[in-house]
Amino acid sequence: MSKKAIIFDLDGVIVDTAKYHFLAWKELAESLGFDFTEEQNELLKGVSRVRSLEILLDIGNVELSQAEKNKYLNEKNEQYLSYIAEMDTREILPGIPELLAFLKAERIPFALGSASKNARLILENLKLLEDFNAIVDGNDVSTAKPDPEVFLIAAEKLGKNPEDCIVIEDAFAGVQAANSAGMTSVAIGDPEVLIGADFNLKSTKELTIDLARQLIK
Ligand code: B16
Ligand code: MG
Repeated sequence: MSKKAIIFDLDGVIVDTAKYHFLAWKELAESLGFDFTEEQNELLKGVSRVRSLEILLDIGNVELSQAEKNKYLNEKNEQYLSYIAEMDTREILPGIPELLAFLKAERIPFALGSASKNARLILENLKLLEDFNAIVDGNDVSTAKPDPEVFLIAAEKLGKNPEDCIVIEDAFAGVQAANSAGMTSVAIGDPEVLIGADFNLKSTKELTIDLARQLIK
């Protein structure tokens, strides 16, 4: 068993759920009388559901009671769940199946560290639920990224020291969380947004076996 371990973010690393979150938030914004753009959706990546609603309401300059917020949070999630119910293995991002197969063959443990409360359901739809050695999601943490809690719990569940963990993330808050946890951070996306990462990759296609070998050395 390798000394090192990998912790994967879910949305934007294993699968592109951002488009479904976007559609569901956009429908909510429109029902509240304002527009919500794809550019603004970038602000919600890696952010918890509750915080996402706060950001959305700020954009629309809308104030709501707690009861109304709860109602809209439920409605948004129901809408999002209806989209992800259709999801299957074809939506796993490029390079990920090969990387996971390599990690399994080499007995390098890997965990999920996601802000999503729907993570298990998504992994099940992608037929990946059984592959992960540990799963830590939005139901297991009390503080959201950029707090390192989600990744520290994942390291503990894997029985690894934080410095032996490599985090793969697509959100700035996630890169910050990995760095605060004392882990190696690999960012997927725009390097001008994902500043401070140890490695910057443009897409999951660049998560090659060669890179994995280098990371776990
Ligand atoms: P849910 P990650 C995050 O997942 C998403 O990036 C973020 O956009 C979303 O608001 C959050 O999960 C909560 O998701 O509403 O399903 O609980 O990137 O940390 O895997
Ligand atoms: Mg993400």
